[in-house]
Amino acid sequence: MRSGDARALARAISVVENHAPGWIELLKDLFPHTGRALTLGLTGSPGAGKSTLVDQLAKLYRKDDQKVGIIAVDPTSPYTGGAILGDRIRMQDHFSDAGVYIRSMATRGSLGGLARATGDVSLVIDAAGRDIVMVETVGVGQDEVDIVRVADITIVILVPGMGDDVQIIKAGIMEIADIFVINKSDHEGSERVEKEIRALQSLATRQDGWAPPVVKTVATTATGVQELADAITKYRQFLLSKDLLRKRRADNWETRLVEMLRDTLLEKARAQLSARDLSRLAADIAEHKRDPYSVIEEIVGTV
Ligand SMILES: Nc1nc2c(ncn2[C@@H]2O[C@H](COP(=O)(O)OP(=O)(O)O)[C@@H](O)[C@H]2O)c(=O)[nH]1
Ligand SMILES: [Mg+2]
Repeated sequence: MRSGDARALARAISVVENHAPGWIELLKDLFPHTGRALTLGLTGSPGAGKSTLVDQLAKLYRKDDQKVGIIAVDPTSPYTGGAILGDRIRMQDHFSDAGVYIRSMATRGSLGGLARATGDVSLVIDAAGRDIVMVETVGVGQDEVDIVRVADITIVILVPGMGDDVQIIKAGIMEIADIFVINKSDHEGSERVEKEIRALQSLATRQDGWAPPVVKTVATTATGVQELADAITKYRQFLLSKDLLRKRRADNWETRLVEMLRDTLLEKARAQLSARDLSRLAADIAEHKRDPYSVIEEIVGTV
C-alpha cells in the first residue's frame, strides 16, 4: 500500500472501515507514516456542486503531479446510493489515472460514527502517500461539522438563490469556514450571497486573524477553480507561517480523542452487559426498584 498500489489501499480502507480483525493494529502501524498530506474538507448543501468542484480541483492538482485521495461522504441518499453512484460516474475521468483515488463512505451503520470512520480512512490515504486528501460532505448537521474537523482547511460551498446559505449558518458551518466558495456563479444572486457572508463575517473575528476569502466559481466550466486553489495555498502558507497548522491539528485531535474514548468505553461496557441485562436493569428502574445513577456507577466501575 505504501508503494502506491491503489488496490492495496482499497483493501486497507475496507479493513479499517469494517473494523475487520487487525484494524487497530493496521492503524497503529500506519500512523507514523501520516501527517504529510494536506486534508481539505468541502461541505455544502446537496447539489451545490461539491463533487464537480472536487473533480476540478483534482484535475488541477494532477497537473501539478500531486497525488490525490477523495473521500465522498454523502448522507443525502443513503438508501439508493444514487448520489454516490452519480459522483462515481462524473468522476470516472480519473479512473484511468492511478494518481486519483476515490472512495465513497457508507453513511449508514458506520462503526463508531461517521466522523470517526472518515478520520480513520483519511489517515490510511495519507499513509498511502497521497499529497492531497479531499473530504466531500453534505453540510447539514453536527455529524458533518465533526467530519470537517478532520480537515486542515475547511471550504464551505454556497450557491446563489437557494436560501440554503441560511441553513448552513444554522448548522454552525459558518464558523468553521476557512474559505467560502460561491459556486454556480453563472446563476443570478452571487453578489447577494457574498454580501451576506461579509455581513456575517463582520460580526465575529477569528482568533487566528485570518479573513476567510470568498471565491466565486462555476465548477462545470472550471471557472474560478485556479483562484480557489490559490486561496487554499495562501491559507496553508498562513497556517504554516504562524505555526497554526500544528495547533489546528492538535485541536482536531482533541475532539477526536474524546470521541475515540467514548466509543471505546461504550464498546467495553456493552461487552460486559448483554441486551438482556440492559432490559432487566431498565425494567427495574422503571419500577423504581433501583435508581439509574447507582446502576451507571456500577457498570462504569467494572469497565
Ligand atoms: N450551472 C451550474 N451548474 C453546476 C455548477 N456546478 C455544478 N453544477 C451542476 O449541479 C449539479 C450538482 O452538482 P454536484 O457536483 O453533484 O453537487 P453536490 O451534490 O454538491 O456534490 C450537477 O448537475 C452539476 O453539473 C455550476 O457552477 N453552475
Ligand atoms: Mg456530491
